[in-house]
Amino acid sequence: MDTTDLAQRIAAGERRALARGITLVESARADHQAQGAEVIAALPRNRQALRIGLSGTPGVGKSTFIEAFGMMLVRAGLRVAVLAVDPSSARSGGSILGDKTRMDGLSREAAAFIRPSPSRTHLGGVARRTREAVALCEGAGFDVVLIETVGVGQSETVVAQMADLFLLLLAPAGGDELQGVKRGIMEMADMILVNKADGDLKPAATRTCADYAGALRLLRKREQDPDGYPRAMMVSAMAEEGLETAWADMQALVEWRRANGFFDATRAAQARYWFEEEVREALLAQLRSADTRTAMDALGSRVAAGELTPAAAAQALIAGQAGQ
Ligand SMILES: Nc1nc2c(ncn2[C@@H]2O[C@H](COP(=O)(O)OP(=O)(O)OP(=O)(O)O)[C@@H](O)[C@H]2O)c(=O)[nH]1
Ligand SMILES: [Mg+2]
Repeated sequence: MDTTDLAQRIAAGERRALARGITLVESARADHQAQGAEVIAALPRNRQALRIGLSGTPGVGKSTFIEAFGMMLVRAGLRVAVLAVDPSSARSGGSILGDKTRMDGLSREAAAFIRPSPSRTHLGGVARRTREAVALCEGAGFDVVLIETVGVGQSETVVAQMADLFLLLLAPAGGDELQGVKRGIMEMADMILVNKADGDLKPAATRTCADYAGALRLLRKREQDPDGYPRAMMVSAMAEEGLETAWADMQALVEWRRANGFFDATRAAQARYWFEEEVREALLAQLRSADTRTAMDALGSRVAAGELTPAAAAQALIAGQAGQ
């Protein structure tokens, strides 16, 4: 495996090389992961894509949106990569098949790259692999990297923490209820896009959009937002309406953040966050090691027998770890 050669081919924009690189970072094998890290290290560092996170519940229209939005970007001369984060095995075979047909145009574009999510893995592993896949796409010279996630809980945070922009896609609601969107998710959103604003659904979309615009105004003002953001707007991925406006608003937001230092500051804070996450993960992995389990069992028995307090035993275990 010549990692320098692979890195050069990725940097030259070869999609098959990029797919190969992502397969390396996604592999469960330590040697593959090490090779993947070597490839990333050998990529040009001066390339930066706009990273856009996109979240929404199943059926809201994420795939349809990515197809239409992605095609619009490609027509504008941009190179677009699509990655997916799917921590659960929630996605059925049917959805994957659905994706193939819903992203049919984009998947045939030379300027686009679509990578479906690897399945059945825990979130920690997914986060690292997705970050590395993003790095590979940036090194391959993509202008925009779309990171999609099904809104099923923690995965939104993972995506928001690696994106420059975080979009929440919603469907028109029946009544005036906010669709059970958790406050924490709302707080992460830079833009809420109410999809399916077409045909019979248009009036409901208009109401839903107004509800969310109101809800966004009630949130605490974030320093990384200019006036008018975060904002809610209507789109129709199917009718390809509102996409140009959404893109213009995204670009305006990014330009403002760049001009005011928030773009780089956010990336720096994200890098720090992921470093700390990696430390936490590594320490937890150490706790699961056989030696530590043995020590924990022994100390646990002494705690159970009343010979040691829980706190003293924990101190003893951690001191022992540190000494190793
Ligand atoms: N009317 C209307 N229907 C849409 C629109 N966008 C998507 N749909 C329909 O909504 C359904 C779900 O669309 P998808 O794009 O597969 O949704 P998704 O969010 O990717 O779903 P999962 O992959 O299962 O999470 C499909 O039947 C689409 O045709 C839209 O703008 N308007
Ligand atoms: Mg989909």
